[in-house]
Amino acid sequence: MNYYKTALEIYSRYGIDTEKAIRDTDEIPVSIHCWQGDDVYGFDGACAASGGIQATGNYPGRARNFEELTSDISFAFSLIPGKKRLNLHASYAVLNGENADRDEYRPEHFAPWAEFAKKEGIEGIDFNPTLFSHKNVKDGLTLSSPDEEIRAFWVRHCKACLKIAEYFADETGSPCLMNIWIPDGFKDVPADRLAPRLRLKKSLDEILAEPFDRKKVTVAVESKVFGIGVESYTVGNSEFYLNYAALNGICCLLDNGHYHPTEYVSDKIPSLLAFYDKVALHVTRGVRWDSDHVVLFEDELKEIAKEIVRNDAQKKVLVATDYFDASINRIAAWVIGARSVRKALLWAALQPYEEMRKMQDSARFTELMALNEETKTLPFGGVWEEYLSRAGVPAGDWYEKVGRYEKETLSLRK
Ligand code: RNT
Ligand code: ZN
Repeated sequence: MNYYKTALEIYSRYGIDTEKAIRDTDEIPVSIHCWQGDDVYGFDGACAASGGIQATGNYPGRARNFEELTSDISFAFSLIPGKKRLNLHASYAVLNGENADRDEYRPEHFAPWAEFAKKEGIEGIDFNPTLFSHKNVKDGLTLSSPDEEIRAFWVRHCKACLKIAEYFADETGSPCLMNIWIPDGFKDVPADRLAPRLRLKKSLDEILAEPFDRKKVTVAVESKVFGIGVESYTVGNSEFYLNYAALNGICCLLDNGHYHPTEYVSDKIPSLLAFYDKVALHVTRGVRWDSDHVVLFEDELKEIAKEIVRNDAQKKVLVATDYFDASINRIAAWVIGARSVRKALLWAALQPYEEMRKMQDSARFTELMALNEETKTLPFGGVWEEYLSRAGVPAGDWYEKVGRYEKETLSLRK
């Protein structure tokens, strides 16, 4: 039995070209977050994440340093198909004992990462200033702090990160997305909702006043609805950043764990595409709250992928993963999540959009519903397996390799 040949034949009855779908899907870059490997500890203070985010679980084998983390990333990447980028946080600076605080970070502290990316053939590096898990998060605030020294420290940190982002772009020859997320907010009803936002606005203005090459660095701001311990008020909410980004020529980052549970990022993507050249994404799976569960091949992920593919926005939507599950094998978590994203992109490339659009525009909604349902049982697995084999990564039996790596490598980390 040739499963792929059968699938190709059946899809072609719907006017869908599986060969083109495989080719196009492989080319879409997915930026994979480094922080799944160590529960967002980082190297510079090596402490559990704070600021409303939390990795839960205590599975053995957490990477504790550059060597362990890069070894894990390299292994995980060998099981993930398609074009990959690496998404780094500033807290992963390789300081080699130097006593530099985050506002003093320089490109050389990240040179080992640039070398690693080049050696691994990774397309590019994306970067995130780290404004959490640090002593200068004062009363839960960073860029919106009323304490001028604190606010200035974090502005300096973000400016330092712009230089590092530019360095990554130079080293890899690929533009770097620098995404700013801050944990700032209040647990309970604030007395003033405006002043912290005006301070955040001023901080962002100061950061963007730093000269940098906008062709090399794309700056994004990531909004959030609430975090653990900061349930009542978030300084950087969606309205704040949408307006700030639009007025200042930067980009918004939508994390699908950062909205009310009945809001969908898939629906927000086309709204932003109507106004912005670029839209950045953090793909996660919010269960009850922004709990950062491993991304799975579920309906909303497919819907997100459809908005990218059918709007021909493969170069406009910058896709990254963002979750941290410490309760299962962390490498498997990476592999499952990143493969799910790629799987959804392939699935999205195998839909009869032209026909569906015509149905929508001529109000043939019954037919549209019927066709949409039919596509759900097409032999997708045949195309997915073929894609994996062409991409040179194992199909269903990849977990065996992870099990071996766990036994031979992870279990020695005591
Ligand atoms: C937190 C944001 C943010 C972080 C990473 C570690 O709610 O999603 O993107 O997950 O920066
Ligand atoms: Zn995020």
